[in-house]
Amino acid sequence: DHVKVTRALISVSDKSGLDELGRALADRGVEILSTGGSADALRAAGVAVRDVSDVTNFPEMMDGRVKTLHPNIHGGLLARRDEPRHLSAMEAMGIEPIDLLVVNLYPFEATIARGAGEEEAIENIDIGGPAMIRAGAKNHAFTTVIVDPEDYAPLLAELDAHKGATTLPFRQRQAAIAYGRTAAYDAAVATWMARYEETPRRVAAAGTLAQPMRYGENPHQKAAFYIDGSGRAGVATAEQHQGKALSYNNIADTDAAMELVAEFDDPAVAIIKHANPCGVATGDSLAEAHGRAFDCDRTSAFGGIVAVNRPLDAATAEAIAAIFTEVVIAPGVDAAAREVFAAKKNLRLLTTGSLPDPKRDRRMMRQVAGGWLAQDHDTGRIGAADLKVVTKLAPTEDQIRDLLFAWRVAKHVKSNAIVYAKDGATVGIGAGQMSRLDSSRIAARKAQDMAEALELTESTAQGSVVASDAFFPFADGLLAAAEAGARAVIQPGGSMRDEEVIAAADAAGLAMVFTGMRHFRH
Ligand code: 93A
Repeated sequence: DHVKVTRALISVSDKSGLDELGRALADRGVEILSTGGSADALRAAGVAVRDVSDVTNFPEMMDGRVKTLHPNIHGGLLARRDEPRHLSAMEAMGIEPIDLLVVNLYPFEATIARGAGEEEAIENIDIGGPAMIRAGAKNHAFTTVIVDPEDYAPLLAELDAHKGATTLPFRQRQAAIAYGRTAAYDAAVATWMARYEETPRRVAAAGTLAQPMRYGENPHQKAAFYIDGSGRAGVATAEQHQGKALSYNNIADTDAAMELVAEFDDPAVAIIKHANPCGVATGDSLAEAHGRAFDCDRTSAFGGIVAVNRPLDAATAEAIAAIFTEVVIAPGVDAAAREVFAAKKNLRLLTTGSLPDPKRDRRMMRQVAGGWLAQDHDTGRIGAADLKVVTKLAPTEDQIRDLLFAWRVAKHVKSNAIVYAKDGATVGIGAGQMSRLDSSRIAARKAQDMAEALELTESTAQGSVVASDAFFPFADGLLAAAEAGARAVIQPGGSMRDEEVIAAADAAGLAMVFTGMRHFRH
């Protein structure tokens, strides 16, 4: 299963490591074929190359759209060396075998990530590269395919270990990497093109390995992190300034944190534990917002993940660093804040450059055994004008502001979600319970616990508002909220028992509004 490498085709957009590779192959007596820019770079490095146009007897044309798409190239990549008919076809047509293919593709993902226009994005869809990669990888019984500069050194080691040949296991492994790359590449193109599609009917999913991990959700599970090439601001594209690599759970929670704070225009802070917020607040400054988010549930905030929607300043950094925090993610960080965090070696600090746009549509995917579920991202948003007052009592303007705040937080809390809020800060969050009544009670309990910890005379939920991510099927959950001290309620409405629930709200002296929209999150 050893195949000696005598002829290589090199066609790369990312030219890092190209000179060394070219020289190393030339030193080992390999003949090198190459496309325009790659050939120029290799020659400049003193490596002798043959132009692909010399092999195809066609010039590279149409702005490079057609350079390697030719039987002399694809025949050389696809021919079986143990099949007489393939060998005689090569002989008859003057096709020379290509044993090694080194290709990396036009940078489509990077092009759309920096927000390039339509035309530039289209020009960066590589056609000839993936065609060659797929051809060579199909024929991995004979052809070695390399798609990543990181594999140049292992390739040379392989050649040196086997007298200038590659082994089948090496080629198999590289073929798997090759198809993984073309799949991810086409998925990125498909996702970009899918913006023309109104429904998630055609979704392609594949990613590029960004980070292999020591373990997944639990230590006995292997895991890895992939990026989808969309360039969305967030944990996948963030820059990490300090601390060890993020774990599987860290990444999931950091994502939830960033997506949540991006919902708010005012300075906002979210503290996340196990994918749910244990405190969210807005404020005149980030530092103030952080203090108020922390005061929602100081116990749970320990070891949390903090996201903010403004560049971090020293005062906010001090406030965050005073509490054991695993990860901080922000659109930016100033020098003074960097210095504060530098003293906390274990804290991971990430910056995203900008905030993700909560209104920008995208497809969300979730795996089930044997398949995938795809849906639009929940971009649903409610404004004051969308609210329908259903009780005798109407909410005050301040209450409306808090109702909309609580509603926006509830969208990011696992169902059944109940969120108590006051003055732009959560004061009690009940998440992920199988009964809405239990979520209501837990959120109230949290508010009561905080009041006791702060030695207040009454629950922090006293005089609050409450949001429910879906309708109250019975009056009991609503009454539990009233008992806890909520004075106004926001919920979708639409229950068979709406009448009963509204009557209970009226009897309890609550103001209640319906959104007509639900925010389940499972
Ligand atoms: O425009 S293409 O899709 N048409 C082709 O026939 C073709 N062949 C190779 N792009 C093509 N390539 C790509 O050109 C390779 O995948 C590589 O990314 C790039 C290298 O071009 P150059 O050597 O001129 O820098």
